[in-house]
Amino acid sequence: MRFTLIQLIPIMKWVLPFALLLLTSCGDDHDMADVTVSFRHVVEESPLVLNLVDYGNEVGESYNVTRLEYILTDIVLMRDDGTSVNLRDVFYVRVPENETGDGADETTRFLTRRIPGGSYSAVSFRFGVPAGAAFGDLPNEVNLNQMEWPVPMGGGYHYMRIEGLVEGGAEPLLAHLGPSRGGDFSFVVELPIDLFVDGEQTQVQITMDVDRWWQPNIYTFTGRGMIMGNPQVQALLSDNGPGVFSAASIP
Ligand SMILES: [Cu+2]
Repeated sequence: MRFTLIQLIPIMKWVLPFALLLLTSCGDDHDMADVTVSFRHVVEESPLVLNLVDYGNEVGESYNVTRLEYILTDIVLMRDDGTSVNLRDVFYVRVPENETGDGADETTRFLTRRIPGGSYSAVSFRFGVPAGAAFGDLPNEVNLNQMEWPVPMGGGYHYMRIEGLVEGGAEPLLAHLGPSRGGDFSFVVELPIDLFVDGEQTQVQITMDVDRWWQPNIYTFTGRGMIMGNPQVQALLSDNGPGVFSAASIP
């Protein structure tokens, strides 16, 4: 049986509205875009420079930073209505030797493809690894594996290592955060942003101000030594942690 064009018209009258509805309901697809998340590290607004620059804390001790690395988990974009879009389950950040602050290194940026269009009001993540995670729970990658937290100290993963030298080398700075004695010192950070995804590739920039790890709860360096077995100090740094981060969307 064959339809003539005239015979098809009544059918089209019914079919067309549904076809249009289908097209428009896919509108989000056209607004989808790749979102880059980049990490920058500063000390009081200036890009962190490893090794070469001495910084001061609130009580006038000087320190430099020779190593800064950390793990974030459950990185999501949040909408006003409370729904969220997953960006990355785990990301390992390490400040490269030649940090320029633009987050161009593979350990300071990642790309998530096809984020649904619309507006997002916050980026959220857990600093560190969820409580109870054992070593091996994260993907088997060199960068993550070298973050192992010793089993006698609770097991799992370091959340972060900040290392450096205090007072020009008088003693080491060893701020290692992790599940000290099996405790949970990870924390969730929710940072307001003003991000509109509408088909154009866009970027969310997360900034860590290293200096803020040492305040408002004052963390002094002299005589501190290794803190991995000290839950009180872990709690102090964990308390300061949310104030360390900020975020902005960049076109
Ligand atoms: Cu350690």
